[in-house]
Amino acid sequence: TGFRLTVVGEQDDTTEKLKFREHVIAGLTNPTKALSSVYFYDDRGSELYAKITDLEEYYLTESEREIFESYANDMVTTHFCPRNAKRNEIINIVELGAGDGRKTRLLLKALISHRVKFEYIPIDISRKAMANLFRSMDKAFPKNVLNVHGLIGNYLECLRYIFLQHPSRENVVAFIGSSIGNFSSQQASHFLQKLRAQMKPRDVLLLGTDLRKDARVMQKAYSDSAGVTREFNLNLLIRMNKELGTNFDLKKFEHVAVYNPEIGAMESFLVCTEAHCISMATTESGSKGSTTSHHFMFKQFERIHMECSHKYTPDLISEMLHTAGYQVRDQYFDNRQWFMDTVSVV
Ligand code: AVI
Repeated sequence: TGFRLTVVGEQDDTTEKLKFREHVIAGLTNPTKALSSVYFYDDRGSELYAKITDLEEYYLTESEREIFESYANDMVTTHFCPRNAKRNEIINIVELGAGDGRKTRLLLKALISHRVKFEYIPIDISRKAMANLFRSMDKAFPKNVLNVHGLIGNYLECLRYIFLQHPSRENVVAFIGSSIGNFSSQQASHFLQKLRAQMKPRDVLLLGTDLRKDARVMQKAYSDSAGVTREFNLNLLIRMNKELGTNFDLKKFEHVAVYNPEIGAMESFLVCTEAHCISMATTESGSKGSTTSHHFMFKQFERIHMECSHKYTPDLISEMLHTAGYQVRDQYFDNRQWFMDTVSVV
């Protein structure tokens, strides 16, 4: 009770797989090999990411948790209690990327303690991630306190769906955890603009971004001593072997993460330790008589670019939000000023 789930848009596995295949072929044929980190998040990838957020070296989660711990009440009373909530009408708390809800819980608790009526609407592409979120929310709150409507699908499509369903409700859209950092700055601006175009005047955006800091701190966060981030990156090779019939040998790749000051981002690579050739099956892997038409040559020390995690400054974020048509209302920081949550309105 209180929990429901809707799948938005078409979830066509065959088309998804074809897109993945095309992406991999293009990315590995390119003179500078690159794959997109959007493909990291299969079930195992989401699990490994959850493990990363538990690591002390991965300071992002703890920093943002601290921000919510200190300021969730202030966020609620100053920004999330718009006219509707004061008039006792329900507001939507929409979250892009379900996560495990540990940080969001602090926000929801603050809303409850201020008697704001709301529906919590997490959006995620992974059913497993959503199932885990439901479970953890169910544990964290007493029965019948939370009204949760999970949406499975693409962020912007799900937002369109929800805004159409409740055209008069006011919305708080949370995009936290530095997820926007995995977009290039151009993609980030573009996404913020598209999001704004769907939001109504006075709707609120809560944006969590990681900030620039001593490169050694960032470096440790992206090449942790337990090797979880390494496994997280290598998991994409495993996924390709499983879903696309490639024959990556994980022993021939090493995970490297470096800060690139020119773009202000941590970048991660898989470096090939010896020259070799990778092939990809034409037909479904495992089927008899499959012919191979794609080969990818790897030179020794050649790298596959795997991920960018952009680090911002408060000014860069304000500027980006302003350009995308938002008005910045507040910026919240943790004690070390390593992370920032920005509240802005349309
Ligand atoms: C999901 N995203 C915000 C993480 C990040 O920090 O860029 C993904 C990640 N990559 C390596 N560690 C965590």
